[in-house]
Amino acid sequence: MAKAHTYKFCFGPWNLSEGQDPYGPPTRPVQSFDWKLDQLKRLGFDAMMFHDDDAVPDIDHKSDAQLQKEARELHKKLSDAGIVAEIVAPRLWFSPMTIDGAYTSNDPACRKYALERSLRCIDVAKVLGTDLIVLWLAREGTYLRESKSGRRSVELLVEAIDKMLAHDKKVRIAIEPKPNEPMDHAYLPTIGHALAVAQLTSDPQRVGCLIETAHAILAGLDPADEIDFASAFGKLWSLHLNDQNGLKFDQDKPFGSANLRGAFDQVRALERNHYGSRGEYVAFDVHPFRPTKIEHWTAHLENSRRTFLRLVEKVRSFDEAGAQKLIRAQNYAALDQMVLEHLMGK
Ligand code: XUL
Ligand code: MN
Repeated sequence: MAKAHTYKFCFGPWNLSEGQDPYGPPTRPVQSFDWKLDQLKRLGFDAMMFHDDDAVPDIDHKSDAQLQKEARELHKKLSDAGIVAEIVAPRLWFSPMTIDGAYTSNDPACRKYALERSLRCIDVAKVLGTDLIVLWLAREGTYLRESKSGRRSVELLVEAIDKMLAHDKKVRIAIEPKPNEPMDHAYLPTIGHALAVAQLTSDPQRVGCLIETAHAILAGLDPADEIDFASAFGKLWSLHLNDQNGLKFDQDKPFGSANLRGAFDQVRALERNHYGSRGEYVAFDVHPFRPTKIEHWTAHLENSRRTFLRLVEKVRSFDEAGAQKLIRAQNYAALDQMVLEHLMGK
């Protein structure tokens, strides 16, 4: 099995959310960014992930000079706290200009906005000291099939990514696929789609992906297979571990909370691909349960990391030789039970 290395952990300010959902308001008081950074530091996490407007609030109404100033101030705050910025992601789903998509909007003025916003996101990332931009293509899809052309949308996505690659020769783009929500159908629903589009860009070496457990499950796939697939291309550059109970709204449950065996298989795939040994971070895109009290506000993050680390031990102590013997004999009933006994502990 993989040579043991130490994992580095990350989360975003949105993972200390206040409990709002489409049907109800916050259930905990809104907290400042500084409070969230203090929690991250107190918990001993290594890095924070950002949307462009987590880093520079109200970014659309700020001048370039103001953007540079605020990003520099944030970079200093993070450095003083000993925290790294892992990625920056343009929030391309909130503005009135992205109602019907961003890069694939049917309105050219909206497409122009999306691109300019993405280039400014790259400028923010540069100041924060990261070369990695995450694209969760939230509204790049359709509410109804006849409203857009899938072929044209692929061309528009490639065009937008090419402009981002040209804006900064060092930047890398990690596409975070998700098959639905908020759209009916998204154009890049899986890692296979993301990596295929990467090949159409002007510099495929700089376009990779981010896998989120819940998104893979929503696509009806096993996240462990997605991890192996992306890793076979050397393209797994970031990771959002969480969990998801079947085909419903995106749940962002604590890692391992719905399917412990599935979580074990994901950690096993990460270990065999040496994920993290090239500087990649393990990020938890998890949310507190809505009734969570203030004093338990960070528990979902601590629990996800604890489960992850316990599963690393389980992977490293798994009887691989015994498993291989059963695989050779095609005794899958025994292999199945061996995995369960190992997870339950003797
Ligand atoms: C949405 C999602 C986002 C991205 C970052 O489902 O996972 O939080 O991870 O934009
Ligand atoms: Mn995510």
